[in-house]
Amino acid sequence: MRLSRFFMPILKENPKEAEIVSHRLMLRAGMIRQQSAGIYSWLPLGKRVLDKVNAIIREEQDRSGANEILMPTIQSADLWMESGRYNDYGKEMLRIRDRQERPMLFGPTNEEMVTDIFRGYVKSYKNLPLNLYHIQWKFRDEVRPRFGTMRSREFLMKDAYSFDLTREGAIHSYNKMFAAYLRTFHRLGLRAIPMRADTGPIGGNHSHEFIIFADTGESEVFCHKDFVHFDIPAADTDFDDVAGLQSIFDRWTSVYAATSEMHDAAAFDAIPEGDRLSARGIEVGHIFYFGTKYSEPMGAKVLGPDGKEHIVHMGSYGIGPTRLVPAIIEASHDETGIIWPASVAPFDAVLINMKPGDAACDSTCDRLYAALRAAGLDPLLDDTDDRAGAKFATADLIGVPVQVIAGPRSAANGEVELKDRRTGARETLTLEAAINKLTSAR
Ligand code: 5CA
Repeated sequence: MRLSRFFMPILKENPKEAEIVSHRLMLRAGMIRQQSAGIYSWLPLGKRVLDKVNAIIREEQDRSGANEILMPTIQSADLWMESGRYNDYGKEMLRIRDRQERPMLFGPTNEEMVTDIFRGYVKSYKNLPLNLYHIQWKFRDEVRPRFGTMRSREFLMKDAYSFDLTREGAIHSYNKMFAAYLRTFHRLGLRAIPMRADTGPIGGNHSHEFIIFADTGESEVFCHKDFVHFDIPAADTDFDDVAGLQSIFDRWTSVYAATSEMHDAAAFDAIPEGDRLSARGIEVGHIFYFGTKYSEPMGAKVLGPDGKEHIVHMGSYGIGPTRLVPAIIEASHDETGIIWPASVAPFDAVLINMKPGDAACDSTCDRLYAALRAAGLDPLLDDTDDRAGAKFATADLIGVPVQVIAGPRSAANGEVELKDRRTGARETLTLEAAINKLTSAR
C-alpha cells in the first residue's frame, strides 16, 4: 500500500475525549471514528488490525473443532420469551418493532438463537459434541460506554456455543475452549490469566474470565504470580484427549486467581506476600458452563444411547475482538505511539522515503516495495511529501514492527537504515541485505 493512496486520517492533537492511552492512540492513528455514543466506524488502519485479530481467533476456534456459522444481528423477541430472558435482560437490550409491530431486538448475545438452530436439526447423541460459533456485532445499551471500543454499545463478539449429552462431555467442551483461549491470547501477544468469575445474566456456576493486566483496566483482580511461568498449550494439542485437556485446565487453575466479585480475601492472604499480585485488569474473554439453563425451557434434547431423550448440556464462550484491539495497545505502546505485535500489525514494514523525487530514494523504495510484496509481505510505502520528521512520527505512531528508512545519502550508496519499532535498535544494511533480512523472517 502506498500511503499517498491510503485513507489514514492522522490527528496531530490529542483528542480531548480520550481518557486512556489506547483510545487516544486509536483516534490519533485514524483507526476508528465515533458515530454516536459507543458506536464506531473502523477506518482502514483499524480494520486491518481487527481482521488480523479475527483471523487468529478463527484459526484457534477451528483448531479446537468448533464450526463457524453466522447468525443475524436482529432477533425475534419470541425466542427470548421462551427462555424467560426477555423481561430479565432489562434496559441493556435494544428493543425494536418491525412494520407489523412484531417485537424484535438487536442481539446482545445468542444463546437462544443457537439453541433454536440446534433443536431444529440435532436429534441424536451421535451428532454430539457440537460447538457452533460466529463473529458478529452485538448491541448492549451500556449505561456508561467509554474508553472507545473498549466498552462500546455496538461491539464485535466471537461467541461459541457447545452442546453435549452429559455434564462430563460439557466439561470437556469447556476445557477445549479454555485451551483454545490460552493459545489465542498468546498469539495476540497477550498474557491472559483465567480467573474465577461471576456469571451475570448468562448464568451457570462454572465460569472463567480471561484477564490481561493494565493500569487502566476496569476490573480489580487478584492472583498468584506463578501464572507468569505457565506453559501455553502447543499448536499440536490433541483436543480430543479428555485427560490431556483436563490437565491443562487443572494446571492453569491450580493457583489462586479471581476477580473482585469472586475474591476470597482469606485464600488470597494465605499466599506468601511476595507471590501475591493484585492489579487492575481488562476482561478480554469469558467462558461459561450453564448446563440446561436454555436447553430445558427451549426443549433442546437428543436421543441418548439408552434410547431415552436427554436435555443437552450447554456452555457459551465469548471473546471481544473490538475490545482486544485497544487491550493490545494498552499492553504494548510507548510515549510515541503503538507497538503492534507482528501477528496483528496492520503492515509488516513501513518504508520511509525521506525525499520523494530524489532518484536514488525513489528507486530504492520501489525495489524494496516490489521485493517485499513478491515475498508475500505487506509493506506500507510512505511516498508522501511530508517532512522527514513528520514521517518518522507517523511511523512511530502507527506502530508497524519494522521501519526501513531511505535517505538521499544512504540510498546513493545502495544502503538503507532499519529501525526496530519495539527496541529502537537501528542498523544500516545494503539494500540486498535489508531485503534478505525482512523476507527471510517469513
Ligand atoms: N454469551 C456469552 C459468551 S458467548 C457472553 O455474552 N459473554 S460476555 O458478556 O462476557 O461477553 C463476552 C466478551 O465480549 C467479553 O469478555 C468482552 O471481551 C466482550 N464484551 C462484552 N461487552 C463489551 C462491550 N460493551 N464492549 C466491548 N466488548 C465487550
